Amino acid sequence: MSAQAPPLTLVSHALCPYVQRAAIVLLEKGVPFARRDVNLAAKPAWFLAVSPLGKTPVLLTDNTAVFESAVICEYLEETNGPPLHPSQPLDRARHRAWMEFGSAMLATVGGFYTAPDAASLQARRTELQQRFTQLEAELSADGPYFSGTGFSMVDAVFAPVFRYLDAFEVCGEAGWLENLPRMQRWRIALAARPSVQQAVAADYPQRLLAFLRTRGSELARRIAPARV
Ligand SMILES: N[C@@H](CCC(=O)N[C@@H](CS)C(=O)NCC(=O)O)C(=O)O
Repeated sequence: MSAQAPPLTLVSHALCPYVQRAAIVLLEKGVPFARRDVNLAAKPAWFLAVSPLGKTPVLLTDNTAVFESAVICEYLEETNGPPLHPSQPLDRARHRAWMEFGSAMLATVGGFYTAPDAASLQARRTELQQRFTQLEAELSADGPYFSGTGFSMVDAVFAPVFRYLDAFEVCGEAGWLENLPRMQRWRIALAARPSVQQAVAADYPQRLLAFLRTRGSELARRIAPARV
């Protein structure tokens, strides 16, 4: 590694929502890092050597490969300011619990865009909307973020979730946050956050749409060909 190279490398995939949360935390903390994209459809040997589960993200430090996005984020929290977790243990536990909730939501998001037929698409949509309603009840009244005016690590987890909504709306699946004003405000604030914007490449929306279109799913069949 040259003298100018950043000490940290985030092993990434262009569309991975778990990579995004690690990138957002790095950017929020102003930690210099390089990105190295990997083709998850043909995982190279160097990647399998640093990623025991064969998944992105992995954070390469001088001498260790840290895998699992939540673990990467916690490591960054312990080693770099400013803090993105609350100072009180119980508040911190609550934030971590809702981060886990965000990971579970990503599984449902995947179930939505791979749903094989209209009935299962609708079932996953109903499930996601229930989750959004649960979140609405948890959000701070002050906003715009999860806990109020300050950006927290839990916010980094939900920014990629909202990005999927942008793509689903282009596919004709709209109206996700109707009657959920805190969620709407949260989504807008996250989309405007520089760290969130910089966590993906400029062509992310087109790439995500192209990815969704090749799932062979009910959603894929609904995407107008002209949009990709
Ligand atoms: N629990 C993991 C999930 C990471 C994950 O599922 N990454 C996906 C890409 S978004 C992946 O690498 N999939 C490749 C595979 O499972 O073979 C984390 O939080 O880091």
